[in-house]
Amino acid sequence: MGKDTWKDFRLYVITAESNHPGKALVDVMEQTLIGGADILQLRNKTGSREEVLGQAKALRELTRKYNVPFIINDYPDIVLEVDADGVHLGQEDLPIAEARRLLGPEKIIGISTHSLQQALAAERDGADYIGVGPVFPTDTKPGRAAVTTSYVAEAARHVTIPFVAIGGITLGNVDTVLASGARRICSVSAIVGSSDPAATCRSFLERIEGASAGTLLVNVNGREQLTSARTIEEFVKQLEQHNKKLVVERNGELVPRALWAETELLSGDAIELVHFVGGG
Ligand code: 3NM
Repeated sequence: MGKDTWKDFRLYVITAESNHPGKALVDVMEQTLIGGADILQLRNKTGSREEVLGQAKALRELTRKYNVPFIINDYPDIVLEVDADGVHLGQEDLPIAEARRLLGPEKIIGISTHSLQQALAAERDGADYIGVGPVFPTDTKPGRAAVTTSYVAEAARHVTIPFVAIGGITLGNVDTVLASGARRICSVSAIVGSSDPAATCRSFLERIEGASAGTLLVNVNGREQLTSARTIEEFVKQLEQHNKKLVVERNGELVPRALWAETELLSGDAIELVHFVGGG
């Protein structure tokens, strides 16, 4: 795997054995890979280190076969032992700097975040990606308040490293999450607990791809509007406003005309279009 190609992931799947009683962990995870999951995390909060190590070895072998990055929740020592691609940390786990010291510069370090402040701190501390969630309440991480899609929209605007929306995401609500600006989705119980994890993954990927190719939801002069434009310039052209004298602000900042073509639009952006008249 090239150094940065893992960043192109769209569908992140995490193990949750209690969601598939009677089905073997490796079989279920293989189904998700067959369905197109493109990053996989081992998360086992209750098993012994011995058990986690055994599962890590099996999933390392599986993910190699499918050429998909393999992340382990906690256990940087097991990451090294099985040569996983990286570690996923919680806010209360070891600090990013300590994980980096243990794992070296090449391993991927991800961290769960529950607010923009935590996201920006993670970015500053050298995380490679962050989780943004739980977007909706979820039994997979009980007792944590939902951050709602408003944090997803904030992350889409302000976070520069890859972020993955997580928590209570199903095929029934994923479109709202995508419309808020997420382009990477993590779903656990809805996938590993489904009767056909491969088919469920395919459906998630169709929705994610549809959103990437399709429409963004922006707020224009105070009104929500869907657009297929990717830049300010395309957007203004679609409105047939480009020949007019126009001032454009994006999220409260003036965008000079020379930068319209390179200024990308994101879902959740607030655009102000102001016409001006006259001039000398
Ligand atoms: N972390 P499901 S939410 C493991 O917000 C995990 O950090 C979260 O599972 C976070 O898709 C979550 O079944 C559970 O809701 C995700």
